Amino acid sequence: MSDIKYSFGLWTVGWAGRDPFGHATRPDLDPADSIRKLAELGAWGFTFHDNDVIPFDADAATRDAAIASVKKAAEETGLVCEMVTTDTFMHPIFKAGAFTSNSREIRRFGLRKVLTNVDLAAEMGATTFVMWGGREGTEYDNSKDLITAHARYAEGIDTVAAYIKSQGYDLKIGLEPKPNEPRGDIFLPTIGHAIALIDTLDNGDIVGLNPEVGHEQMAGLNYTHGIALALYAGKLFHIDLNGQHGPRYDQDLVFGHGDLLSAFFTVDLLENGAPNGGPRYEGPRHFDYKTSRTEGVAGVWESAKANMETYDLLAVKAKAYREDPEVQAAFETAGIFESAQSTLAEGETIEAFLASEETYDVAALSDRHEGLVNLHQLALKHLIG
Ligand code: ASC
Ligand code: MN
Ligand code: MN
Ligand code: MN
Repeated sequence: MSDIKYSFGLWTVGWAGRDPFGHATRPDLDPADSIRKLAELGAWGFTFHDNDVIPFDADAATRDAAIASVKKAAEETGLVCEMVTTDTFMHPIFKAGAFTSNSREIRRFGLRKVLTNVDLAAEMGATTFVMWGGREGTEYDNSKDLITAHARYAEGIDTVAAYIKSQGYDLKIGLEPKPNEPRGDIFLPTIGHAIALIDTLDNGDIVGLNPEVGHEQMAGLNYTHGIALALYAGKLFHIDLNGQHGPRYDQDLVFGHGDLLSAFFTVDLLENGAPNGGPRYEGPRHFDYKTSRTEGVAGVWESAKANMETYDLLAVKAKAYREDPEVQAAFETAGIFESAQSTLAEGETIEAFLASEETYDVAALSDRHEGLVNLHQLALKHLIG
């Protein structure tokens, strides 16, 4: 294994295979055992929802024992708890939303659950607090006042951010977009939607994104483009890596087991940065996948390993691709380095620009070819060659 910092959600390896059409195909795993096994496989960190570890109805003693068990496994193995998230989707109370429920009481209940979990995240030493609002949405467009619902969502997120600041916690919030499933339409369906809402917050400086590969691809979108926008906006706080075959149900496949070319360019951006530099993602390479329910317990650990192995392989190939002089020459031919020059010169005013006698050879510029197929074939050769 490389020295890349890989982490896993305890719910990923812990998924027993229950889906809307079938019973569990594997036994439930003990979270502490999963931490030990992940450490053995070479992972660096782990993450969890409160209810992956603590039953929803737990009394204080049960809660303390559950947390102690996970802490003990973390201390013994050195695995880092880097992120904690709240389950505001499983229990029937959240069936019509937590922060965006029409019921004020349910919203207050949900807020209390999330804030309690912020304390736990800080206690566990996590630096990211993810919020995936799986039930924040509708099946029917008249079931909520859609503007008010967004206001309540923003209020909820802002309150959590304000609480983090007031407690002095070293925590940032990562919102996780998803277009649908379990709701017909989920609010904040894409990276772009989430960035727009963050812009309206009072405490948006500590609110960013936790984009998941499959969630963007479910919306027919390009994950690598999405994380590039989030990096540009200074909002890529965390990532959920997995695999997906285009717009269909959320597959949560092993990373690279969906759109492999897209995974290659994602790894290239994460590991090598953009060709002209710019903000880099410094956080853990976090997997949010599910072991296919066709697999037994052995398959759980094979698939966990496969995520890291695939990422490692792609990282090596992406490095060779970037260092290939032919690729660099093809970047030059494509104009990728020229794209780093600002369109207006430094200090050039719009008036001076408009007044300049500059002419353009439209015919010649129209006949400019960037050699993009050649460049892409070079990438493909590095990937599968
Ligand atoms: C999360 C997250 C998801 C969902 C899903 C729950 O916290 O990142 O994608 O919950 O894994 O099954
Ligand atoms: Mn998913
Ligand atoms: Mn996720
Ligand atoms: Mn998920």
